[in-house]
Amino acid sequence: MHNISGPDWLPYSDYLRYPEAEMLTRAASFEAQMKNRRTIRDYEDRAVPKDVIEACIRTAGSAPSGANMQPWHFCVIDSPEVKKEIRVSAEQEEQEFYNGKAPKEWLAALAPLGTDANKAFLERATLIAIFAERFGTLEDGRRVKHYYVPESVGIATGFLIAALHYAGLATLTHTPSPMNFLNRICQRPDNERPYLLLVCGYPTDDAKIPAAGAAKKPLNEISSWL
Ligand code: IYR
Repeated sequence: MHNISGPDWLPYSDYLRYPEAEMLTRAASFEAQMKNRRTIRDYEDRAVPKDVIEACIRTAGSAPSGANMQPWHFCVIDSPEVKKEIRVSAEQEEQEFYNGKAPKEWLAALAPLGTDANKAFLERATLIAIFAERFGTLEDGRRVKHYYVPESVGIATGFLIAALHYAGLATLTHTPSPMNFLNRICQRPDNERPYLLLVCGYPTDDAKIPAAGAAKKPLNEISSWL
């Protein structure tokens, strides 16, 4: 039998209501902050403070998720040996991708962004391997169903990218395909699927960004009102 218990309700006393003018100032200031974010591939060989990463991961962990199951795991990789291992495996997959596996149309879409199989950044910055828990496991081994897993992990990842950017770190979302090697290297169990490899660190002084990346669709293309 299922043991179904209803909610304990609490007042939402942490809510902050702002006057409309202040709301607009806040929204505009956050927009300006976030607009400066760019995906960066040139990183300094410098460690990122652990407590900054931890605060940002806590922010990610505050994201909404299906039935509040929080179906995510963030594995932070600082060790040069482990980073090297990840780079070798990722570059192996990427070599295949760029030299034959990828359809022409896909390569054409990536051309303006200048991506290639060289993933030197995997050794220079701090890596956060993000895993999606397909299901949970209780201590006695029983499975707990998770809901809306890709959506939940995607939202948490968005929170993480925003938090790292806000803290003053640059990021790059990397998705070697396939990336099952991350389970082995990060020692994660089989119920977890690698979702994304987030590179984070300090851009070098001469870091370059592709001009094409700045071209964001205008509001009227990405939204509509009824
Ligand atoms: N995973 C490859 C290819 C790649 C694919 C997309 I879609 C991008 O936006 C960027 C890269 C790589 O990391 O190079």
